[in-house]
Amino acid sequence: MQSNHISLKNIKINDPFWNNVCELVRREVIPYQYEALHDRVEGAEKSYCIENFVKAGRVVKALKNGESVPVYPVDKWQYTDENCDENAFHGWVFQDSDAYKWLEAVGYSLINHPDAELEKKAKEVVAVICDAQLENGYLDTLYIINDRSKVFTNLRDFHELYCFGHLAESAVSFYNATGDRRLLDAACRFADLICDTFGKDKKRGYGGHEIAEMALVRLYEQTGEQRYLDTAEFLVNERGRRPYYFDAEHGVNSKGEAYHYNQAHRPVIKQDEAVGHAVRGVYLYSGMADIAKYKNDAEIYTACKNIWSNIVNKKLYITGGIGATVDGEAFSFNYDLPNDLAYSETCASIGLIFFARRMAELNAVSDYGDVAERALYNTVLAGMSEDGKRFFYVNPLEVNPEASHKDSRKRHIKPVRQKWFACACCPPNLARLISSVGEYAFSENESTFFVHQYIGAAVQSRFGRIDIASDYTQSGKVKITAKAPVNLALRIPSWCSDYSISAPFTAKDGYAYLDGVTDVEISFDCKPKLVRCSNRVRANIGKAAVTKGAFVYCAESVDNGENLQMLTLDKNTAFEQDGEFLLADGWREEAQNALYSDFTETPKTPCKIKLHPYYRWGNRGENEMTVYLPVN
Ligand code: FUB
Ligand code: ZN
Repeated sequence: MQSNHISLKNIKINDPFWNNVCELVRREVIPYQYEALHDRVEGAEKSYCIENFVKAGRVVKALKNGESVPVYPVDKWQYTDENCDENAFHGWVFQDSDAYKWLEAVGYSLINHPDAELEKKAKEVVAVICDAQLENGYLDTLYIINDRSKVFTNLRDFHELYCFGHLAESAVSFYNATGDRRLLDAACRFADLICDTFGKDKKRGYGGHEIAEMALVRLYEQTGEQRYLDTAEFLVNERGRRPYYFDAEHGVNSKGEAYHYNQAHRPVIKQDEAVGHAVRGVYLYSGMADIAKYKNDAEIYTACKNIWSNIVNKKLYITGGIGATVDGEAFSFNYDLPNDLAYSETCASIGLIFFARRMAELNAVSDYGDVAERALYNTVLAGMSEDGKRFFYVNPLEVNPEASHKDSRKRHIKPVRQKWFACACCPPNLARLISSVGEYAFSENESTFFVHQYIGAAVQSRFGRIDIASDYTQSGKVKITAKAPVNLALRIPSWCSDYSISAPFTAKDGYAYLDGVTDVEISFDCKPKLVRCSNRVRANIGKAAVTKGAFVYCAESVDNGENLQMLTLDKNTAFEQDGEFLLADGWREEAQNALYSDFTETPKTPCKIKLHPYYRWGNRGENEMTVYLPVN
């Protein structure tokens, strides 16, 4: 059954768990990132983001005045003090997107919590951005500063359509929050240029990093402008068609071999496996789901379902992480889910949540909400520190700090969160997702109100006000109260085999459907349990992970001593809750100093294994961590 998510304006989050997370983003993450974008965080990697917009603004002004403007090369992914002129563009080619993601998060945050000071700062950033737009609507500081004559000549690598996508998403959020049209008008002017440039009888290109597809749909939803939707459909369908656009663009004849990375190896309707760069992938699949919805395209919808099934059955970490390999920040082959080499980028799990929401709105099947929940409560939340000032880009399931420092194959695995990144895609992405988390929880259609995530909130639905009082993350209890009788569809989480709902219901596709109710009490039994992974995944043979409700747990050496690999879980363990920790029964093996010896059972002593929610790991200094433990 199709449904539409509910606008953030109609959702007031009130939840013992999410209030704290959203406040952390509002009070710490957003202000901190504002400083980072302005290069004012001591000891952090430089962003250059706002500096680039200021430089581009000067170029635009000079061009308007008929002054001559220097040209610099556009020939690499990252521009540093060492490799380019000080007046040229600096940072990664997609640096602009960080400001857009920050503004998008600010828009949501202002909807949730008006803040005149923050709005003022954001409006100043908007003014700097708008000043950097060329008269024809083009807006990408790399090309504006370095070489206007080269725009749209390297769609494969240089992210202009990607930056446009983030501009459009931020513009919609910022307009809805403030009523200030400047950024929305700028996004529409750039969108118009893109619609004029790309299409069947025009340039038959598409972006190497997807997002413009879903962003154009977003602009269409906001403005009703049909050609935004049509151009999104073009970008989706043109991808991977022959002759390969990227071949022509780069004067090669690759036969598409290299384009798995960009999901451009074959037309999207012929794709059934998630391949290539994981963030790009899930952004494309989200755009495909949008087209399936608005263009009623059955072939694209089938491709979405096949790709979804491949991800969740063969390429998904228990933490909701995707993109197992650092090699191309990419999906690996089926069942290749190493713990200690995992990439599992924060952005990739965020994109997976985008995809899941769209699929759940196309058809309410609980799988989508289940996976979104795993990603949200584990990988995404792990992406930021408890003080909101440090971030993970990569989210491994096993860490040995010594290996991170000494083994170059594991250099991407950071044992503690970082202040900022030269390539800082994840922190502002996390801020925009968390600030809009309510939009991922509920949806509605003419007959039914859907609860996909049990986040406490007061929701102004088409059926009147609905209150969700949720203690889901602690006791698993939720109470829903509606002002007038309403039909409800409630996701039954796949981790829960024992639940009660206080009113009669029928179950379908993992949702409980209730007719005409005003008060419902739901109780999900969320006792901790051991979970095993398919034995097709080589890394987890003989091991188990511990979960409790939505949360995955892990062991850290700060609680359990070094050499976590010497711990074994008792398969019959009872669990004891100890504050935020779980205590499980197990054993610790005696360390064997001889590298080789005749086989005998290794002596081991019983111990309590202390487990911490995965999303909270790494907040107490460098330390070993593992999600999976041997089980006996
Ligand atoms: O290319 C833009 C962003 O940078 C990607 O989404 C991330 O994976 C990082 O590579
Ligand atoms: Zn990222």
